[in-house]
Amino acid sequence: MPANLPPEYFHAEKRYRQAKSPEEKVEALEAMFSIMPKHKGTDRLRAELRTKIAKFTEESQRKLATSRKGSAYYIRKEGAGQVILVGLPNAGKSQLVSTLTEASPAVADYPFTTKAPTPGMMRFENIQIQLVDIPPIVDRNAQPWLPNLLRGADLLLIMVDLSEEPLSQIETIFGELERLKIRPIGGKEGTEPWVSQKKALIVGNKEDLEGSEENYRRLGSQYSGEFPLISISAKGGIGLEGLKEEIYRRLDIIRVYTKAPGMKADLEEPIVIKRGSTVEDVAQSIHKDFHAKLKYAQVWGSGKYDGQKVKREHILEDGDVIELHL
Ligand SMILES: Nc1nc2c(ncn2[C@@H]2O[C@H](COP(=O)(O)OP(=O)(O)OP(=O)(O)O)[C@@H](O)[C@H]2O)c(=O)[nH]1
Ligand SMILES: [Mg+2]
Repeated sequence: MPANLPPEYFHAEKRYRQAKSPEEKVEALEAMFSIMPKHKGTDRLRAELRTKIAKFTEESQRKLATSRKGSAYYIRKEGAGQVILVGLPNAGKSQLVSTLTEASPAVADYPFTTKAPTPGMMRFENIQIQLVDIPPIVDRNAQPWLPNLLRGADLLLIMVDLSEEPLSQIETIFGELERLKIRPIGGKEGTEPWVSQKKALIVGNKEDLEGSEENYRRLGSQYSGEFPLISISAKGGIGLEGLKEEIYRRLDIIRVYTKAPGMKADLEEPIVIKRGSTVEDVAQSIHKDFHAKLKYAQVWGSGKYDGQKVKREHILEDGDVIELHL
């Protein structure tokens, strides 16, 4: 246990030990995680917390999925990351999922069209990213299961209708999220207990409509310092390549490729892994035995030269090719 943990940490830990439901455990663990300082000495502890958070999030989702109420509403993560679309009625969330994925949720010009979450897979270069369309955030019928779903997300797309006043939309959305104890953040995680911090990207939609330019400018003047911002038309297919790239970037993942000695790497089959991962992490993700047996690796890309011999602690970069030597 590293020294200098603030008293709030121990309060949260006590809540964790006393928690009865998986939801309460997740809440306390997230508080512990956000309080814990970030440095080498806490790496292991933070990794343990992350694993526990994932475990209890899944447990609570499973619990909901098997209860009658939530039956359709547990969305299993697939692909390189789960991205959930959050917005007011009619913002165009379903339209975007329908344009970017094979899924076809109902799109209509009246509010509260979407009643249940609908996932779809979006292709980005050589990987697949999961998008999840959900009912509007103000839908009270969604309240029993929505917080859990959002807590499991890797990224939130906050979707604003640019043909309407944008700032009040964001305020309403952020207010609703806050009520669900979810705090959208643009960059680094702060240290605030009680809330689950989620990386978010603000998407202005319907850029094809009148007034959108001015509304996007207003959005920018208020939020561009804090959040990444992008303007699109989901229906008109404008700005979608840029959106995909931004989603990929914000997921904080990288792609690495493995190769066997003397062979070429298969660039169609990346291993997707968190940014900041090491050679050791990749070995472990392939097979738990590899991790123990790994002697060294050779790297093409982030090494000083091609084929450089590196240690297991070597931090990988997007596009690296590695050869593991056991
Ligand atoms: N002009 C224009 N209309 C759009 C665009 N995207 C969506 N729409 C329209 O906006 C309306 C609402 O779209 P939906 O995708 O159903 O909106 P939603 O956010 O899923 O709405 P809820 O399910 O009620 O939350 C539909 O009539 C769409 O055709 C766009 O980029 N431009
Ligand atoms: Mg919808």
